[in-house]
Amino acid sequence: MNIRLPLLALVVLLLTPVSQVAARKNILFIFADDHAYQAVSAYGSVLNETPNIDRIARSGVRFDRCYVTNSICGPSRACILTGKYSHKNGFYTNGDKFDGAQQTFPKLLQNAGYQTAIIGKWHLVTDPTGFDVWKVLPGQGRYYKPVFLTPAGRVVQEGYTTDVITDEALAWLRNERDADKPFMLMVQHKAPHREWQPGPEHVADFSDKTFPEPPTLFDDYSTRCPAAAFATMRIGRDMRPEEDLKVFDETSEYGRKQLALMPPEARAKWLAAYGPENAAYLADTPAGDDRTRWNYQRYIKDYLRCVQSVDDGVGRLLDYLDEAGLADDTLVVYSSDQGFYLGEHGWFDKRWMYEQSLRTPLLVRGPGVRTGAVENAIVSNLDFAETFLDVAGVEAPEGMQGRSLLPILAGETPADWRDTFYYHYYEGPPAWHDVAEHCGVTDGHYKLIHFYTLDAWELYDLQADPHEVNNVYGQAEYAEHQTRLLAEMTRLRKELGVTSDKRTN
Ligand code: SGN
Ligand code: CA
Repeated sequence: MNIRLPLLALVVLLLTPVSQVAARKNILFIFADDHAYQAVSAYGSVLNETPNIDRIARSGVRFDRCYVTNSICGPSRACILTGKYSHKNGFYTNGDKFDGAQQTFPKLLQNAGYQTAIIGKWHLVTDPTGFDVWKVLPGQGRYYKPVFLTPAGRVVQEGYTTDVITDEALAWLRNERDADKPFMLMVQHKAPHREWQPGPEHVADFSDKTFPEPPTLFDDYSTRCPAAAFATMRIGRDMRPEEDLKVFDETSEYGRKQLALMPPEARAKWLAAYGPENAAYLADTPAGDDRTRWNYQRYIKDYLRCVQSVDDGVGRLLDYLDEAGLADDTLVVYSSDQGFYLGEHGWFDKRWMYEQSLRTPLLVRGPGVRTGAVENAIVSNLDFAETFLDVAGVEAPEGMQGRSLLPILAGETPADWRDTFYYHYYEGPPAWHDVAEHCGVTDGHYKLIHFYTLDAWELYDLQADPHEVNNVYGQAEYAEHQTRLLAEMTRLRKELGVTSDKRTN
């Protein structure tokens, strides 16, 4: 054996700049499902306080224009893993199955010596690939007594899913990971997704409060193309009393089933919290606008109760990083698979290119990241993969369509950073909530949307009309912006390789 080889390796190691040796940062990705930026106090929520999520904002960067490529669960997750739009990663709607053979950032990190783990919601149907450890909810998962899928089979755990996911993540961090290797951990909550079942700690929160109604709760959809009025996501009309509003008790079959999943203490708290209000609702069920108002109050409280447990979990994870001395070496990202309607336009759910569902919360802190900054550059879930690769010092492969956020996080936005963004939603009716397929482009000030199956267009001036209730498509004074955005849409589609309005697989 040539003894000079190990010697040579030692010399190379000694000559390697410290920055490269120290470049092995950890990544903690905390991901909620359907968490609206309107329900994060760091984003100026008028509804709730999220003190722990706010800790990330205070010691990091808050992104005010993080746009998703396709505002729905599975497609968003596929985009994050691959750094590609739906038409490139093949996952267009929640009915698809993820092709786990394709390149993803977890696989690249794993190859580079990272330990990779995912705990919580997955929603991509096929088994996770690229993870050393995975423990995921089947499909949407449930709020109590969660079932998890693991390489060794199904396990059922007692408790409230949001808390269980945090417990599992902490157990892995504390006891199971190899402390000699960097980690990339994805902690992915079900909450605050429908059916908005609160945890025992928060089921009575906000009981005495009446929340302000959003200004467009009674939107009449005039000026819009027929898509908005056609959709079935209205708080007043489309919420189901038992599943969505929790108007149930032990006498209903649905109620019995849900209550049976809860530990006894949680069940008792639940019945005490909802009992009197439910009895009053059943005795005198509100109708018309009163029903919308009642549903809104019940909805927003349950939604925020679910958010509070997510926030608690964030706090426990951040505390662990502090205790373990890992905070300085760990990039912490908080985000959601998309934004969500909290009564704006009279809606719940997401899917649209309108602001509340196009924009997702994104808060990032960690090494090399500015503190307490608010960022307006247009970024996207498309950028996450390349950001994580960059953190690990791994080169992004050809074909990824985003860009690393590290320069922006450091306060140096590249001069050629994108100033427009392309969006494309494919899950058209008949499907959950019946939102027509559409694509569009925005520069953050104007937004052009094409509902191509309806042959209809909308144009918004977000500065003059932040609630997006005034479609100005076709109006003479907006002709210049309309033409400009249309040309930009054509350009972006070409650049991104969009060859069809419809799916191509
Ligand atoms: C479920 C929900 C829908 C929701 C989809 C997609 N219904 O089907 O309201 O739009 O998920 O959500 S429920 O009765 O099952 O709660 S996503 O976040 O997974 O994309
Ligand atoms: Ca979602």
